[in-house]
Amino acid sequence: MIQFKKLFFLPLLLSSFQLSALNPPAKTPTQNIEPKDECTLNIFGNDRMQFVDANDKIISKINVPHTCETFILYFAYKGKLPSSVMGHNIVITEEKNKNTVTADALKQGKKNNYLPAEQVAKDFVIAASKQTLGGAEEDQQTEDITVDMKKVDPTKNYTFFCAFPGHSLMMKGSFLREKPKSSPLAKKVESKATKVSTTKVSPGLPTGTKGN
Ligand SMILES: [Cu+2]
Repeated sequence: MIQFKKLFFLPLLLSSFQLSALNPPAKTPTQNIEPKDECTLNIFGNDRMQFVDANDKIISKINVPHTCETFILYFAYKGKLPSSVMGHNIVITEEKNKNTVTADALKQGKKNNYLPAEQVAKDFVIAASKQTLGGAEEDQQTEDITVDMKKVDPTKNYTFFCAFPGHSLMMKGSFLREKPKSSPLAKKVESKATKVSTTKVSPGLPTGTKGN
């Protein structure tokens, strides 16, 4: 009887195993989530060597509002190719340092995820992936990259790119911290304030007298 029971449960066990194999736990939890706020961005690397958004539109610039203290890139692989063939990562540097960083990433090779060495990163990198993502089962497929915006000077030119060999020519764009949009408004307020102070001068006081 015990034997029979075991046999009876075996197909059930098998089918639940098969089901879980067909529907593996979601590896890309951030993929379909709308950005929480203006200080985040969903960005994907695809099989065609592109950075795209959720609608497959190419992302060629990232403008971060000046109010963001940190900016989070929810990065995910959108495709099937393995990281060894079409791996993607994200590195953010000043534009002028891009070549130095890509050269070092290439030198670091596959075993270091085609990412720059620690010292090079310390000197030149604002923020970077810790992994190279891929689309194969064994690959890491998502990563959150947090950018400390204090490191980003609004007057300088930055770039984001993929440091996988040969990818930085196509997978790149500008990264900038927006300047506060206050200048025209500040001028208006200023001129208004001047007017107000002019009209507020007490008529009784002689010009130039302000009291003590
Ligand atoms: Cu890439």
